[in-house]
Amino acid sequence: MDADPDGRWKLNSEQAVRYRIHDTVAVVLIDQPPVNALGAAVREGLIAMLHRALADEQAQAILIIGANDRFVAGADIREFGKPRQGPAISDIQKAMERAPKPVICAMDGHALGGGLELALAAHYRIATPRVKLGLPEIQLGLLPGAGGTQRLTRLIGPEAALDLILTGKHIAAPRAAELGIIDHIAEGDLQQAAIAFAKRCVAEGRLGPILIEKADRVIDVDPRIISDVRARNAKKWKGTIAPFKIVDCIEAATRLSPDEGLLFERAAFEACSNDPAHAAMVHLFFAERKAAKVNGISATTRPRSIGSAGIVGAGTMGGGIAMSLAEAGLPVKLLDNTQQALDAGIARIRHNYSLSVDRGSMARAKADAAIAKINPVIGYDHLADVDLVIEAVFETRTIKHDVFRRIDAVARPGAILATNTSALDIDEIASVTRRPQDVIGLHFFSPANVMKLVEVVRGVLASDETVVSAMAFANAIAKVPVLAGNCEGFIGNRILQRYGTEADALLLEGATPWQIDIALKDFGFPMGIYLMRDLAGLDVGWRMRANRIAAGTLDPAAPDYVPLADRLCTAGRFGQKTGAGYYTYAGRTASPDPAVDAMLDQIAAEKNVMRGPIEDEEIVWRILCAMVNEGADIVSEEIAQRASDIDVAYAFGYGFPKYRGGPMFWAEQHGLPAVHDRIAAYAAKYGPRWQPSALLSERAAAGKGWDG
Ligand code: 3H9
Repeated sequence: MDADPDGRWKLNSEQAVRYRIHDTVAVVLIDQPPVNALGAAVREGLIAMLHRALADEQAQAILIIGANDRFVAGADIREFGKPRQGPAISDIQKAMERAPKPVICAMDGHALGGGLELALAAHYRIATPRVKLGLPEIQLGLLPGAGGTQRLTRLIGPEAALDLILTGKHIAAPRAAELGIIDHIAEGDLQQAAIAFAKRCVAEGRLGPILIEKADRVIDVDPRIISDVRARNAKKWKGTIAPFKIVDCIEAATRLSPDEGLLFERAAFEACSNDPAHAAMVHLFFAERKAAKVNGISATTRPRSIGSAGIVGAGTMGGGIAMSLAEAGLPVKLLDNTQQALDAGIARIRHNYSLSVDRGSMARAKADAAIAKINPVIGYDHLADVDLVIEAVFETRTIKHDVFRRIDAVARPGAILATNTSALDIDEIASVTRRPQDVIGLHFFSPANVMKLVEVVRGVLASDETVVSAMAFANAIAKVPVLAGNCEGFIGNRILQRYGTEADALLLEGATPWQIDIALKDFGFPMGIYLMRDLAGLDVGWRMRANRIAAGTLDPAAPDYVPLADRLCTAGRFGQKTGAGYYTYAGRTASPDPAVDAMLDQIAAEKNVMRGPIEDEEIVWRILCAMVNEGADIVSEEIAQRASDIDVAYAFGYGFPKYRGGPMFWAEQHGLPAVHDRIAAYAAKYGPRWQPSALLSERAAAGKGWDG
């Protein structure tokens, strides 16, 4: 067999790793699309070709290089959790380190995880200027388990190793050379440069250092380097054991022999592999990539090229979106009606960048380059030549419609017209233009320059090309796109609305905002729903509910309706900005307020509800089940393409802890039948809002997961 069902992954080790003699150098080429991951076929091929090169009298040096302009993206993540087949990466590394001929790894594209660890067992590493190196295992709930914690610490010292491995960041060639990870940066053809390098090694009789035996960077290490990192981060590292184990391993490199250190790392890696956080994070890795794919659209539909953009509205949202685009290198015209609004918008952008630079999270040069990409303009004519226009004005139907008519009047044919609406009907917006096929929702999340999620909202008339272009565009600006259908709240806010109702019901029954927020925080959310509402401000929702009540679409007399937020607003408590909302505030510090509890007692009395103690476990289950049930409806109504898209939306836009994999994954982990039974029991107790989703009932009865 040559390929997997997708037709891409070669299973034949002779094809996955090829051998050729070039002058006096054995070139071992890893060719396993798409990313040259170190799956069984590659590992087998590498061992075989290394032995061949060692036995080959013509080969005086060995060069390991990747095909398709990339080195190796790490272990094959699809093999995790399955019994290992073929040799381990450590077997290959031993063969490399012990080789009596110089072994050189030549890296282009990415050298990540097990890929970089493989290279750390070579005698020399050379790379192109564009290579990106890193040990990102932490993002999968793991640690580098092929000697990375030991070899890297011995090469660059514990402080730099902690930084690289705990952040999982990718570093560029100059930084890698500065740290000593790369011995030589090759301009021009990598293979030629690597062969020349290998021949020089042979001519000079250099065999090169074996990193695992290096000791100078790991003796006399100040123990505070390790203890400070532990103390500073212990709280932040909730939910996953990987960061703790990484620190343990790096410490082990400073006190154990090479063999003991490698054994220590192996045990720590095994522990991480068995941590539920690992399975959750691997789920999200694949879910994120799946979310970028649009079902039912031919692969021949190509995205339009987007080389420039205009943003209408220089408010907080418009400014945040402009920052995202500018940071991705796109020239942006930021439009507003008055010079005053533009000046305020640009000042806000400058202020945000200054904060990032002061905090050390962005280099001044990068911030300056982004600001230089943003061109403030007045007048819609300025939008005539851009490829994409994103509207980010007030959430008022008439205003948005007016803005779209104006954009339609000036935008060039083929431009994509996007709305950042979180609440309005995309089809209605599209219908005010003469080109509904080019109109799409691009729902960014606040702060838009930080939050990764973008809901791409597809109206009924949007063309396939527009959808594909919007998804590709979101990817290109380093966001995580999730395709959503057009309904109230789309995916994320619709679920938020549903579980918000449940949280309010819990308040009525006897919980307090504080208790619910702490329970959600303990579950892993960065903040609970009431703190979040207070932060966002309660007045906007109040006005929207008042409109809906006036329009007859919301019944304040319904037994489920809890008018706490309305009463807080009536009392002038609009949240953090007024010093009081669900909580009272001293600056940004929230405290529970007995007055709010008294309001709840009053509402409960009016509704004849007896308030009583509620367990934290009940809070978490009710809120999670509300998310899951609504999520299942969203999938069956085809508002989301698949259950895992909901996990991606919640993990990247709503603070759902990544180490729990998202609400739909959480449900699968508990078993869909168990979740279904809980929901059915809630339905019996609390009534129709808990009607189990038909999809959930069907999948639970079939004893299957969401994907069948
Ligand atoms: C590790 O190494 C453990 C070791 O320490 C210890 C072992 C003992 N495996 O992201 P893309 C697939 S842990 C399998 O869209 P890009 C991906 O699913 C690993 N598959 O491309 C997708 O498939 P599809 C540490 C992988 O150009 C396709 O490749 N390494 C792997 O935007 C294209 O991916 C990492 O965590 C893999 N390792 O970005 C690196 N990687 O088309 C993970 C990718 O069917 N990978 N795929 O959806 C990445 O960060 C990015 O893929 C990369 C390319 C930056 C390389």
